[in-house]
Amino acid sequence: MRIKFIRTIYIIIIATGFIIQLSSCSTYDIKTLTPQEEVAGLTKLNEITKGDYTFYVFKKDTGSLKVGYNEVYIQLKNNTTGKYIENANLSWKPLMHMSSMSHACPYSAISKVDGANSLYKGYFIFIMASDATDYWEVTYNYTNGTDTIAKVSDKPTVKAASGKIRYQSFKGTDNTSYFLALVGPTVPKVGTNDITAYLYKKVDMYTFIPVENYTVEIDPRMPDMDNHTSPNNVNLTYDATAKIYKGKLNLSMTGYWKINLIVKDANGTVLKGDAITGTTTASSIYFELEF
Ligand SMILES: [Cu+2]
Repeated sequence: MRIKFIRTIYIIIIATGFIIQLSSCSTYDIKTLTPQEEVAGLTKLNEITKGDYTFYVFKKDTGSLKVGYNEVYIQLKNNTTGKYIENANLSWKPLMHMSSMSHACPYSAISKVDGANSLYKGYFIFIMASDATDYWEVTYNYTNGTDTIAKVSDKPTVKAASGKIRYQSFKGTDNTSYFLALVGPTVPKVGTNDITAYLYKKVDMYTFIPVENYTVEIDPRMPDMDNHTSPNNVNLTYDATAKIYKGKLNLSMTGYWKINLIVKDANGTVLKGDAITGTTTASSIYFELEF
């Protein structure tokens, strides 16, 4: 009798716990993130107000914008209603003003972040650092059809890349200027990593376009350990849906890795880079990872 009573109480406690968990779970699922919650973990770079609108500019990691790949996020608020615009048609344009000339850099369009209400994202691949006389200007544009509703600009600091190399610019054997930026892995792990990169070419000072159907061959090596490599790597090829180069990078142990690169065009012609063979221990273009 007593055992049965205890067992009943026990079942009630378990069941209650289960129901509470179930209800809190479903509450969480239908909860809409506030604009403030959507930018949690991002670093605010600037907020620029013009007329009724404020543009909020964020980046993914801490610190300044830098030469190479930068993931940038935008929110746009209507200051009259206090509401964030959820279906804005946004565009941007980077331009570097230098003493004797000006030029742009590779950059993406702006798109809504998946599942977000107020947050938009895109990227810049800055090709030069700013300084006292040469500066970047980014213009942000909110349009409706052909009408400009709000247009603002800022002059962000762009620092030289520091630390491990994740960006390469080079002149190809076809005499074209290329810009290759590592996107991931951001946190490498032992074993197979997804490796992703953007590859752009310069058409003129103001026009940089992504190149498709090239190959970025990878040969990861540990220079501090007899330059050994790792098995089962997959070269990067263009994913037309995601519009990015994707491959598989096998980092068989922790430490310093040099990811030697060879970029080939759609015909398989080498544009830049060297095979690791004989006395050649590194390619002229590479990325670095250490973990
Ligand atoms: Cu410049």
